[in-house]
Amino acid sequence: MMSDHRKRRAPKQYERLTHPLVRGTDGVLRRASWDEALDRAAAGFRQARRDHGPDAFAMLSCSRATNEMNYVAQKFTRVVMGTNNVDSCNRTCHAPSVAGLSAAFGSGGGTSSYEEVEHTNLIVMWGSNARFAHPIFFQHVLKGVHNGARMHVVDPRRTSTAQWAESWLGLNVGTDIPLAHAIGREIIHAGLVNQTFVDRATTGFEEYAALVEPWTLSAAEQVTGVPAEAIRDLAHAYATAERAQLCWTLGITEHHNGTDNVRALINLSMLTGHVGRYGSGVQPLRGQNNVQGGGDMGAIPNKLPGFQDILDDASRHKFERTWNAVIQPRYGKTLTEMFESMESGELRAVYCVGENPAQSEADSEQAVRRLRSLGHLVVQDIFLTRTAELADVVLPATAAWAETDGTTTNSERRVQRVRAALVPPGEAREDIDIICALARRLGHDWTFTDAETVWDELRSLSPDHFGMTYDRLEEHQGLQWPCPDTDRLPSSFLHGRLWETDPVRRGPAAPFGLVAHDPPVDLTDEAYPLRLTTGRRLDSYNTGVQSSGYASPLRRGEYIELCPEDAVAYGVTTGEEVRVSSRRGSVTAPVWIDPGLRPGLAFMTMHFPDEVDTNALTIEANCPIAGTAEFKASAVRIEKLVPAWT
Ligand SMILES: Nc1nc2c(c(=O)[nH]1)N[C@H]1C(S)=C(S)[C@@H](COP(=O)(O)OP(=O)(O)OC[C@H]3O[C@@H](n4cnc5c(=O)[nH]c(N)nc54)[C@H](O)[C@@H]3O)O[C@H]1N2
Ligand SMILES: Nc1nc2c(c(=O)[nH]1)N[C@H]1C(S)=C(S)[C@@H](COP(=O)(O)OP(=O)(O)OC[C@H]3O[C@@H](n4cnc5c(=O)[nH]c(N)nc54)[C@H](O)[C@@H]3O)O[C@H]1N2
Ligand SMILES: [Mo]
Repeated sequence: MMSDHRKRRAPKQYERLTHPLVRGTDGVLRRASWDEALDRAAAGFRQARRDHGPDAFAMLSCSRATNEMNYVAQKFTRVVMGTNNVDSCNRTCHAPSVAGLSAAFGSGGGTSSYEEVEHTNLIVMWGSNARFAHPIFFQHVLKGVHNGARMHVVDPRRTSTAQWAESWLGLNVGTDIPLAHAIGREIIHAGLVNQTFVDRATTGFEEYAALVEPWTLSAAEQVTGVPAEAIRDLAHAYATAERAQLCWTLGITEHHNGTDNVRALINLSMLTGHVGRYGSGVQPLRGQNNVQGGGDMGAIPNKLPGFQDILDDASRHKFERTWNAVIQPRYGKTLTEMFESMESGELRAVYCVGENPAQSEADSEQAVRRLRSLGHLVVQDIFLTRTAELADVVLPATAAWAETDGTTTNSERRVQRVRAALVPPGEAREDIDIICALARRLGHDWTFTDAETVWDELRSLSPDHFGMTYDRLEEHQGLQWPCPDTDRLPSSFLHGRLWETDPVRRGPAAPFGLVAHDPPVDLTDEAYPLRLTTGRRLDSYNTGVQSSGYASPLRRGEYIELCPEDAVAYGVTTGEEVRVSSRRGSVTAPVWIDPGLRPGLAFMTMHFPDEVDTNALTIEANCPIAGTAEFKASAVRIEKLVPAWT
């Protein structure tokens, strides 16, 4: 039975791009020379800028590619096209983490190093399935557990990660703020606040205490579905641990109030002083291999490389002098805003490098319609993706992970070298090389002889990276930012300053986030009674472009997962095809029964959009601060399919 389903749903295999393509007058993509393709790509960008101004252009930059590539991509956007409209997949995942951490501590990076979870006493994995999504980090977690650390998991599903934990708090989707506030209240009422830290390094404690006061254990149990004792136990364990690590991922951020969720968790670290010391900290585990680096390199609409704000005159002028260009003193559009301004015609030309938004954006039908409405779409990828199929020009790139030199930066802010080890196929060219060829056609005499030349330009402009020469990265097998000096090693954790007694050295205090519960936008009701949450499995990667091309005995295609009770209630069994519908769209998928789910909760992945387009169901409602969509909470119904022969 199982093997039949696997056969029927064998995932689409993507073809590696080996030569450029352009859309012919007949509307079909055809093979072209590099010169023809680059001329066409550049002409469309030039025309958009001439007819509609620089802000009619936007760049989607690749979080799979190197830091150097991201540096050049944002420089192209700002210098050649004259706009700050550059963004990446960070918007779909951890933009709320960056916003929340910046608001609390003044910098958007995770505060600790991976190895610290090996030397801590308590690890909370909150909305994170690291066993599947961050297996390398999870090895460090398991070492920590082996060394005696207690692990607790907060997730609506009893995930693979939860199976290793001492306790699992199975909360209702979108109720993280009530849970966090109840933990905070319990810590306050039990007299477990780290008062020295709170007095010295934070502001707004009184307001916070008043805000969480209504969230008694029983009030929180009602809303979250987590038993009061389990909430109390976690509060006591976290507050009394000598060292504690609080890690979160998309279960927290992919909500219409993702930044508020992040603030609610950070509050707990401030209340207990579990930040700014070795072994204690807060960690958003980032998504794509270089999404941290992409943001650090300025491939985001509000920051220049090295996290220097566009609105800061001194920073902007420094870049203007080096780049010999004028940088607009205003923020560009986020990825979310870019999509919103496509249909109105405000955005005309998009250069999409290593992203597949036709399948990864929430409400995919709407996203495809918006991409189609563009006057000029250039896609640069290693595969002919669904997004590339919509493009006017398709440019074949080398794969950063094996065919390109450079550096990438992981979630613990560690910059590491990557090297070209394979010969790229056909006529594929390096991303940087292609961007420079376009810049030259648009009147800028750009050549970077190698990745190190790009890196050295970045170092000269970003104090946080200045101390990381290629030689030092080699010698130390990677270094973490901030690394301002070439002769000293950086600290492994951030914000140690908060513990300083001298107020000058301590710097700005961290404000408590005064955030309120706000349930998911897509409400369940009689017509759509199931809460659908979406996420990942170990065996596949994002939209499947890079992971569908090899056979895996682990992979079992797309299913809608239900708990045994719901399967009985709907009269469905594993393997049976059902129609799944939301207020936006509808798909058919086979059922999988997972005892790790709770009644009323369904789960799907985003890995097989060609077979089952999960994002036809999801809602585009997004966080007003960070722009991240509520991928984790849609309302759906399922219907049995009547077999054709009846
Ligand atoms: N194997 C594999 N690894 C990957 C990826 C991949 O596609 N495949 N993708 C990479 C990327 S881009 C990213 S961003 C990361 C993502 O890594 P994760 O965020 O860990 O992955 P997800 O499965 O999307 O979501 C994590 C968990 O959030 C839970 N969740 C859902 N709703 C809620 C809620 O309301 N509250 C709480 N507390 N939890 C909730 C889900 O049940 C799920 O277990 O993984 C990266 N690593
Ligand atoms: N339903 C649902 N949807 C989601 C999510 C969810 O949890 N649920 N999560 C969201 C998240 S966190 C993310 S990050 C997005 C992911 O969204 P995307 O980034 O759009 O999806 P990927 O499949 O990772 O696409 C990466 C692309 O980069 C290309 N690529 C890889 N290496 C290189 C390179 O070196 N150079 C170039 N030029 N191209 C390269 C690949 O071929 C692929 O086409 O999806 C989001 N969508
Ligand atoms: Mo992501």
